[in-house]
Amino acid sequence: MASNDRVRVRGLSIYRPIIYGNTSVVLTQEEREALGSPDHTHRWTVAVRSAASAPNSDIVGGADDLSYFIKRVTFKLHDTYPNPTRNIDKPPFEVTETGWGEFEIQIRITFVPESGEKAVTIYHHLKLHPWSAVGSGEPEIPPLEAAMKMGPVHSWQYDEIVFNDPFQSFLNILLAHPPTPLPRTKRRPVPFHTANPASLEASKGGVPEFTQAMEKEEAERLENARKQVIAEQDRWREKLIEKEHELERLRKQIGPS
Ligand code: SLL
Repeated sequence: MASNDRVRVRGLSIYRPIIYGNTSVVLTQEEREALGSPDHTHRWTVAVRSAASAPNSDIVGGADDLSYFIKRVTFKLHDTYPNPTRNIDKPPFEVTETGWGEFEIQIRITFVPESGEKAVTIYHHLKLHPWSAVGSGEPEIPPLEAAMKMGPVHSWQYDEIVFNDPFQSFLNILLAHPPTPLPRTKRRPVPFHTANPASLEASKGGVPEFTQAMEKEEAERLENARKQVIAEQDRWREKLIEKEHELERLRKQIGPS
């Protein structure tokens, strides 16, 4: 190891895109009978993967092997599962299970020792039931028959793991493994997210894929929301001034108290 390997490269930030989340399918009657847990209705996979998908792959993300910077992913399942803490020490960093209920999964990502980085913990709400139109009353759970026809449920979150002032040796490792870039534009359905309810339709019809366009669109949605908030503030400020004037007029009408 060169003597400067444990030197931090100050002022430099480097990131790696990841996705985390789950895919879930309804079990057929035969699958349920074969299981020995007749109350289990779904098979699901929770995973941490590269954001880019491999060409023609039927999984979300996962084009790149992330083990050059991730040493272990620990998935902490609901206590109703045997050995709920699942350590995954090699790719794919995922757990496949069957079950009947949704719950919060704690995901702890431990980095390779060369990184000198602390582990990070993220949370994912396991999603089994199909997304329904958001904002139109109570979200409803369709009957299993209907859900089965709707196909697999995908619930994935894009994120970027940022390393600030990385050690030179770790930086070398990262630079030797550039992430596969996301496709610029949509080739497949988009991953649905509640932050963008309008994407529900665009998420239907196959295995979704993250794109660069999604980031641009999110930036635009944020910018539009910012403009809307400013316009609302201006409107309410004017209203307040108007009411203060009215109050003053009325006070004058009453005369000195
Ligand atoms: C619920 N709060 O009530 C959640 C808990 C737990 C789901 C969901 C495993 C079952 C097993 C399973 O599906 N647990 O292996 O017995 O909806």
